[in-house]
Amino acid sequence: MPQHSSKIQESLLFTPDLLRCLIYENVLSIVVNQFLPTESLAHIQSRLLNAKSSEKDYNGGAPINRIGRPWFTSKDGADQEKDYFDQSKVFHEYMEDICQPYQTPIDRVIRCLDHLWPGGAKIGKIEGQTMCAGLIRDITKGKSLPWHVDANRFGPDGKRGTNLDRANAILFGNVYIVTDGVGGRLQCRDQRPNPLAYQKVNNLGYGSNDISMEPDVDHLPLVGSLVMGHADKWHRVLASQGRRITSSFFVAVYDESKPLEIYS
Ligand SMILES: O=C(O)CCC(=O)C(=O)O
Ligand SMILES: [Fe+2]
Repeated sequence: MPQHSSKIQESLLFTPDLLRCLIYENVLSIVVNQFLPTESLAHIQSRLLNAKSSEKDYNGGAPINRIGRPWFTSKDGADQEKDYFDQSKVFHEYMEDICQPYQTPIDRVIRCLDHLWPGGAKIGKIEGQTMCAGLIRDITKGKSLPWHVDANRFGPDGKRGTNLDRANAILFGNVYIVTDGVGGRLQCRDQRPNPLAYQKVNNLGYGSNDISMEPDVDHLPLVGSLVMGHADKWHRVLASQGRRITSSFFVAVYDESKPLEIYS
């Protein structure tokens, strides 16, 4: 699968056209190379390589260590949800502390999107409470993620009854902070499984290892780059040959006059 395909739009500049091209589905994924400024990269890399993950091997099965909490882990009940919102402030402060004197990857994402989108961009809120944004995912050597979707009624982000339900698109975004330069490829398929189809093939609980599914695009994640795609289309991560640390987020898109809502 070629890295440069007509289904990927790659740029050194994050422009309104690049974002629209993804949102309106003229391409399957977009890449902004050298998105993080080089002067901050080495600092953020070394701080995150030494940071302690808040959870080891999430018990939902996916082999990821994390700093921060993803929204989908709060679907189990009110206590979980309270914990998620309590931790969002702690997480944002922790990341500011880790990255200072530089801005955090997610602050850079929000600042860029705010300029690019007519309605601006902000961290999402649910009933007045600020969500967590810029989750740190740490995939260790040899680990991979099977074909999955993030936003789907039967996918991990399937918590219903919030403003996110009204989004017209949910995008995923990953800023690559540590990669091995050869493995941990991100692959996407131009297909949106409907919830029942997803439930049927989700044989691992966090995705499917169906070998008949072929990728439409393939990304070699390079440090400092940003890759975005549609969270309800199939994607997977091939085995990493070393540590692989990302700052990952979702973007709920309503219409052009409304702010993009960023959350993890
Ligand atoms: O890190 C990546 O390239 C994608 C990760 C992903 O899809 C996920 O954690 O849901
Ligand atoms: Fe994903």
